[in-house]
Order: sequence, then structure tokens, then C-alpha cells
Amino acid sequence: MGLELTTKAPMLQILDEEGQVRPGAEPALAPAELRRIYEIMVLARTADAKALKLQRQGRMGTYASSLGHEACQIGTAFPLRPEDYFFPYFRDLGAYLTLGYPLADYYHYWMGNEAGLRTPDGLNLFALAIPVASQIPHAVGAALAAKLRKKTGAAVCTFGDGATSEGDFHEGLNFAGVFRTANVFVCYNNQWAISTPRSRQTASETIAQKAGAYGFPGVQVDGNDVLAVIASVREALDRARAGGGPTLIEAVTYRMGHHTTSDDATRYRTEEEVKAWEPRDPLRRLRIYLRSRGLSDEASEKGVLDAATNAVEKAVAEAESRPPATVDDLFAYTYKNMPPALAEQRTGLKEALKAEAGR
Ligand SMILES: Cc1ncc(C[n+]2csc(CCOP(=O)(O)OP(=O)(O)O)c2C)c(N)n1
Ligand SMILES: [Mg+2]
Repeated sequence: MGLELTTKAPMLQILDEEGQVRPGAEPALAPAELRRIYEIMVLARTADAKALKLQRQGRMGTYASSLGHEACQIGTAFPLRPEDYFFPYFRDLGAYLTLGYPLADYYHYWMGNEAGLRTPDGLNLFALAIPVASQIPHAVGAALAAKLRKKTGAAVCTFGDGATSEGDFHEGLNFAGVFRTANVFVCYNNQWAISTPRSRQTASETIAQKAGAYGFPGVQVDGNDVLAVIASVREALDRARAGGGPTLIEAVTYRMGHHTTSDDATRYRTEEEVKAWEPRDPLRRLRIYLRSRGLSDEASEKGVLDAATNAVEKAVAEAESRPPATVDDLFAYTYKNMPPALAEQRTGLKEALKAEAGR
């Protein structure tokens, strides 16, 4: 596998749509690791479906579904080591679960409580970015700080195809190229940015080739192939840790659901287009592969699904048992020391709410 690819290079694929692998191309993964990846994928899918139901029942706020992105998300997070940093965006459930983030906390956040994004000690995971592409310069800053402090960790950052049209994308990647920071940029190219199709996002033939303009390698991989994503992220991380600088990985996938629960994708894309991506499902592919290797069967798959369903129900109960967000919570989790202007806003909001309640 060569990551030194720019224009017209073939997309890297290891596990094809029929669940067959290209001999010799598989990344080194122990049977227990492959089973673990499958378990996280099933958990991500089960947790995602539950979140959509909770939103429809009025028990969760607006939610961005991860359906179809499981291989991108899990494949990106799986090769990380504890000293690495992860800068996610709003469509990253599988990455959170891979890194060991509690599902109850993730739900708690989407239920409208910022406290849910607090990261457990020892996990270098930053808050998911809602402002598109704003996490990219943050990831570059973290990698630069690690370099200055002579730390070994690399900073991995994820974002969508739409983010590549933002100034922050250019500024971040340009800076990373100039300072050869230990960054791995992973674009989940899911073909849509709300209602804007990939064809209207950029005239570049691929997103991967944009890396060439910043002076570092870019590679396009099948984002529904978890083995290809792991292999490419591993190689990029190895290079970053060895001082070889950043890499851009374009993981080609598809947003199987609506943009969020506030969106109706039937207004701007056809059912045929969505249907065409169904056979490329990342979970189905991995299931066939594991069975062919004798690592799973119908009974073990049922066990994995039952365990995921139980874990999801437990996480929902835990998230819903927590007290509702307070005004203080709205302000509490951004700064260690609150700036005076923000403290003033908090006081103002509390006074306004009090006046409102008194009317
Ligand atoms: C700076 C900024 N501009 C606009 C928005 C509104 N917005 C939210 S998601 C989104 C599209 C993102 O598309 P993409 O980057 O492809 O990610 P995807 O949702 O497809 O995973 C937009 C425009 C925003 N959140 N932040
Ligand atoms: Mg997109």
C-alpha cells in the first residue's frame, strides 16, 4: 500500500463488497481485535437507531445519525494509542465508543446537557465540533504543542466533505504542512453536506488530492471497508510519530440517513441513490469476513447483538436518571477560568429568567 497518492490513484480497498479480502493486504489484527471491532460496530449501530427513536419520542434533542459511517469512525479511532489526541466532529459515535467513551455520557450530551461531553481522565478526546471544520486548526495546534513539548502523541482529526470548503480546513492543513506536525486528517466523504452534493462542494477530482497542495501525502480509501481505514490510519500514524509529518485520508462513504433529525433528505436526493449504497454496508461486509475466518457464527452474532441492546438500554436509563441541565451548565464546560464577558452573560441570563418567572 502506498499513501503517496494524489490524482487518479485507485481507491484503497481491502475488504470488498462481498466480504472477500485482497490476499496479503489485511492489516495485522488478532482474532480478538477483529471480534472487538465487530462488537463496537454493532453497538454503534444499535445505539444510533436508539438515539433516533429517543428523538422522535421527545427524549433527545436534534441528533446526527452515524448510520453507514461505522467503518470510517471505528477504523479511524481503533489504531490510536493512549498518548494520541482525537478531535471529532458531530458525526462520530463509533469513534467515541472505540475510544471507550461512556455511551451514557454521549446520550446525555445529545439530550441537551453539555456536561455529557466531559472527557474521562486519561482520554485525550476533545469535545465534538458542531461549527463545521473548527476542530481542524485545534488538532494542528495540539500536534504543534506536542512537538514543542517533545511528546510522542499524534493528533487525529475527523470532518466531513463539507468541511473541506471552509477556511479552517485550508488554514489547518497549510499550517500542518509547513510545520510538519504529527497530524492525521480523516475526511468522511459521505457525498452530502446537508443538501449540498459532493459535486457542488469541490471541483477537485478527489478530496485526497488536496493534500498535494499542502505538501504532504493524501490517500483515498473505501470508507465502508474497516480494514482499509485501519491500514491507512495506522500507516499515517506511524509516519506522523516518526516525524514524517501529516497525512490526509479521504474515506469514501455514504450518509445513509438524513443529515440530522431536523432534515428531510427525500427533498433533495433520490431513493435509488440511497439504495445503491445498501450492498456496500460496512457491517455486513465485516460479518461475512469474520464468518469466513471462523471467528463468528449465527449464535455468537446473536450474543453480540443482545449485549449491545442491553448496553444501550442501560446507557439510556443512566443518561435519563441525571438531573436536567442548569443555566450554569450552559457556561461551565468551555473555559477553565471563565472570562469576565461570559460571566456577565451568565448573570444576565439568570436575571432575565428570574424576571420572566416573576411575570
Ligand atoms: C461554520 C458552520 N457553518 C454552517 C454550519 C451548519 N452546518 C451544520 S452541518 C453542515 C454540513 C456539514 O457537512 P459535512 O462536513 O459534509 O459533514 P456531514 O454532516 O456530511 O457528516 C452545515 C453546513 C455549521 N454547523 N457550522
Ligand atoms: Mg458530508
